[in-house]
Amino acid sequence: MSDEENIVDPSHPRYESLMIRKKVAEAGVKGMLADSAMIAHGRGEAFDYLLGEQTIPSAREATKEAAARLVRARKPVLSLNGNAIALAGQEFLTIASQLDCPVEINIFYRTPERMGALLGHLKMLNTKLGLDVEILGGVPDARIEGLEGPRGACQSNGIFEADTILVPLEDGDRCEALVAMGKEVLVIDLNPLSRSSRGGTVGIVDEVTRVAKNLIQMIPQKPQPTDWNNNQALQAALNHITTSMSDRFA
Ligand code: PTJ
Repeated sequence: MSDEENIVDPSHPRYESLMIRKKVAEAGVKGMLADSAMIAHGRGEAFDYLLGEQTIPSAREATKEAAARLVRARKPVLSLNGNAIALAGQEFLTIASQLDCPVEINIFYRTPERMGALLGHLKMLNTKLGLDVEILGGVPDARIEGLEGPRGACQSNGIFEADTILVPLEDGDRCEALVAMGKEVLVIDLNPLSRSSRGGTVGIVDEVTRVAKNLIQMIPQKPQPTDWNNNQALQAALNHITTSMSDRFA
């Protein structure tokens, strides 16, 4: 049992948040994460705190819209970075199996050591879950157009040819580049103001593990895509933050 499990009592009001933080810390020790992964996570935590650490109604609608577009897609792919795999690798493999699509490890800070650790972790989870999800990213043979350096590397039978991509915690440049390639980009990001949230086709302002669990429930229901207004949904998330903040001092 780790220090956190010993020290943090399950009755602690922020127990779940602390246990999610623990998952990130453990993945860091295993060499799966970028050096800045904790900083990115902390930024997410701050927004989640403001959202009340819950799935707000506009985020549930956005998740349903993403589920609908993934179900409709001709060639969907789940693009996974270090934080997403650390926090919800198991859930994303389950979603890929529901959709019968691959996952692709696509990381911003690409090193052979990290790729090896992330591939090994997903393969272990695939076996543990009794799944046979195709795990791409290890042998890139194509590039995301307009992105220089290792962060543009991708696989032709994955991200490059996909029509619809789910991107948790994506960076703004890559999100824009994928949209410019004509893809539907479904973003998971707790920051409603980020370039990814604003630039994607559908921005889900919610914590990645909650979104993954909600998608697992929604995908079998085969929801229908709508005429999605992304700006309106992001505005609803911002309104939720400002209203709930002012209510606290009322
Ligand atoms: O694994 P790599 O190399 O691809 O690197 C991944 C990180 C996350 C380090 C890299 O993409 C990065 O630096 O990200 P940013 O630019 O800091 O953006 C991270 C975004 O994700 C921020 O807008 C956070 O609010 C958001 N975020 C952080 N944790 C979560 C989250 N959104 C949803 N769920 C979270 N748990």
